[in-house]
Amino acid sequence: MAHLPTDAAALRSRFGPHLNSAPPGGWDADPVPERTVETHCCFCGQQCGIKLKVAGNQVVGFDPWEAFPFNKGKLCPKGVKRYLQGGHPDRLLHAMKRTASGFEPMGWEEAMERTVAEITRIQDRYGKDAFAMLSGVSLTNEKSYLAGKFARLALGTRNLDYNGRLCMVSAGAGNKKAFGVDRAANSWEDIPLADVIWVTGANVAECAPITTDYIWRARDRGAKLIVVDPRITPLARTADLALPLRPGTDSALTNGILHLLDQWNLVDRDFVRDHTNGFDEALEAARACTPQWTSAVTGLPVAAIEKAARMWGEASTSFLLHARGIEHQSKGVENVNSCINMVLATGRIGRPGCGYATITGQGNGQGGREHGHKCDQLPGNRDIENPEHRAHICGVWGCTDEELPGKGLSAQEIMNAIHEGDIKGLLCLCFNPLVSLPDSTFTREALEKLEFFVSLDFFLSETAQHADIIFPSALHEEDDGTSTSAEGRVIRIRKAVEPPGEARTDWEILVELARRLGRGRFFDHFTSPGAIFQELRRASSGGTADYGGITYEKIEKQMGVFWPCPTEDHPGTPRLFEGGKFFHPDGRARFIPTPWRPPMEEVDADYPVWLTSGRVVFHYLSGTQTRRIGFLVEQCPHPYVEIHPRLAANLGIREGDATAVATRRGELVLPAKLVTTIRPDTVFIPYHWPGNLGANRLTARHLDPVSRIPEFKVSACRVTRTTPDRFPPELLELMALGRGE
Ligand SMILES: Nc1nc2c(c(=O)[nH]1)N[C@H]1C(S)=C(S)[C@@H](COP(=O)(O)OP(=O)(O)OC[C@H]3O[C@@H](n4cnc5c(=O)[nH]c(N)nc54)[C@H](O)[C@@H]3O)O[C@H]1N2
Ligand SMILES: Nc1nc2c(c(=O)[nH]1)N[C@H]1C(S)=C(S)[C@@H](COP(=O)(O)OP(=O)(O)OC[C@H]3O[C@@H](n4cnc5c(=O)[nH]c(N)nc54)[C@H](O)[C@@H]3O)O[C@H]1N2
Ligand code: SF4
Ligand SMILES: [Mo]
Repeated sequence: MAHLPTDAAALRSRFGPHLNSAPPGGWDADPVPERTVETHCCFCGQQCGIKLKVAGNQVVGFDPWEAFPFNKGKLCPKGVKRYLQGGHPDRLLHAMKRTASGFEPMGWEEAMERTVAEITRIQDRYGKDAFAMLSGVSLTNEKSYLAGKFARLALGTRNLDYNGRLCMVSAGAGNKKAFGVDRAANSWEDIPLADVIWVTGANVAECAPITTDYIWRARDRGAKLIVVDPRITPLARTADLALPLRPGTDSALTNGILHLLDQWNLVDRDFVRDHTNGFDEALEAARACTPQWTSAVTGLPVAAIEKAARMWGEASTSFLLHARGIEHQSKGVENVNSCINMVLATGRIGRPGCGYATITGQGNGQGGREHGHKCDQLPGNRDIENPEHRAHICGVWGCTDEELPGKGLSAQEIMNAIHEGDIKGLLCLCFNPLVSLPDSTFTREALEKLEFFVSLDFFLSETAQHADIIFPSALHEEDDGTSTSAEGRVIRIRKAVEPPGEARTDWEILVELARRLGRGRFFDHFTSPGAIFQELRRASSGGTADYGGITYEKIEKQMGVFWPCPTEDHPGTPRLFEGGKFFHPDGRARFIPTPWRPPMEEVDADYPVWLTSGRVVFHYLSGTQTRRIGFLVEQCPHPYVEIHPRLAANLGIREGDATAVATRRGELVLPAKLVTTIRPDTVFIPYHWPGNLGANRLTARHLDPVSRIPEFKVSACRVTRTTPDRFPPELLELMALGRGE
């Protein structure tokens, strides 16, 4: 492999020439597939089934996998084009080292030796916890489990956290508080049975496209749809009631609804009495939330709030879905609990057509939050500070309590500690924090302070550009394992091809590092993903996320197994809480009071416009993968700022104008996109791009006090018209690409 440049200017040219738009050999070569492999999409949490067509050691296309029950052959654009990553010229084929003139290939042996020497040096000098690890949930269950064990027993550090910290943690914490378990309460099969569907902070059609089909199946039966979002998303355009609330005011709305349910006697008092605790306290916190108060805070009309409460309250079956819109807030957990309060008050859970779920984000966002690579967690969704939980894991791992570190810092706090100089070394596996953490100027400064940084990725991500050593890892289709979908269904990921060049699977790299760190006795038996899964089953056994009875054979036979599944003769559990039985020791659910409080940053005279951020259908997360696929880039080549025409007119901004968006953290200059589907007091920027194009130049490091999730969805900004000469050069390049130049 040629030198890879380390500086941003040289990397700019990477946007254009390296787009993969056709399989190796081009479309004309039309490689004849020799076989197809039934597996799942590597992108979002829905984990659609897909058949990959393979010729030689290359994935050359796909077929729909119609028999897989979740998506029945349907796929979104990302799933259709994902296979173009495999033969991409940017694939890392060798270990790479940073040199004065860029990244150079290095021998495997040297890469291993230097990495182990640096880890040892840093830990000898500054202590074990001065070496941190960041992990990710595009990883299979097996690799997630291994990441947790690797950090605790090979590195011996407390400081391990994962990218679900930016994604699923508010939902996880809220669900554990209310239900004692963190999983979608229902399989999606209950959605089409519901009479009312309440969707909040979820751009379903773009971010969970296949879920749209389930919602429309309900609508075909006459179900009513309510969508809460400051933007009228594509799904909201088909809703019976769209509630475009002011960003950051979600718990004001849900408290207001709870207040009305009680006033109008639409509370299921029997269910509340028999199956829950804490209703009176939750109602007390919502006491002052009259429709007039709720309207003043949320910016929604009183009539719309009342209509929503009626539609929700009077239904006989219902399904509530939420995603990051309510969770990416400094009160993300409270927002989640206030939604659950609405569900519990009507007693519509644990029965056919009565459901609740957060729509899990990343590919293995569900499984990845169960197996112990969170800073406070052990496998089976156990608590690292609970002596009994620790004893169980020490038993499975064969270590002593002293050998098992305690709770460490969360992802943003690890970055803060790097910035402060308390953490000196980092291993980053499957995470691109430079693009995805808030306040990316701060993140860059932190990464530059590391004494040693090793990264595992299959592409040179923006974060990996700061690494000293990069290990080339394997794509999803280059390894076996399991994953757990948004529904809680454990599925099989099948290997279609071998990793190219010297690339290795993440588990092989971690096991080799562990051995060289002198900790082989805990890892030597991991000779395949299947061997890791066997230990994962034992480790999870008896925990809430119980995989004890799940085997690869059973997953294949049943096309997925829903956990909890404690024994091999247990069929799995698609619907939780049947009979009103929850996972707390007393079997009862908890109402959690969610008194209203504002977001950490509010609009003011200097920064008078709300800023929010999120996604478009064609790209995936920090874009390392989808910004390299021609078709997807062409559909949405560059970032932009969505502005309502009324706000734009006030600011003298027209379609396409260079528009400066400034917050207390920084400024971006992007083209304006005028849309009538956003509140006139709010602007939106999709976040998939790095550097001068990255929404996270603008966002703040404010965290939810419980889940430690950053407040990506609410900032205050100033929007002004500027001149096109202020467009950054990389943006001009992408805009030209968009014009077909
Ligand atoms: N195409 C695509 N699909 C994806 C991904 C991707 O990158 N691209 N990523 C996957 C991952 S990891 C995730 S987490 C999910 C995310 O899926 P979603 O959460 O559905 O997507 P987002 O765009 O982050 O935000 C959802 C909506 O929240 C709204 N919103 C903003 N502020 C507020 C607020 O204050 N209150 C409310 N109620 N809504 C608000 C936004 O307008 C947006 O429409 O998508 C998954 N699927
Ligand atoms: N402003 C703003 N910021 C946000 C969000 C937002 O809505 N607004 N959303 C947040 C959310 S919900 C999320 S989930 C995060 C996501 O943030 P990240 O997790 O940083 O995003 P990814 O693009 O998934 O980065 C994963 C990296 O790991 C690599 N990778 C993928 N699979 C594997 C694998 O199997 N092995 C290895 N070794 N590497 C792999 C990819 O190439 C990529 O470089 O971003 C968050 N940031
Ligand atoms: S909906 Fe999600 S899992 Fe399904 S094809 Fe699209 S990105 Fe992949
Ligand atoms: Mo996410």
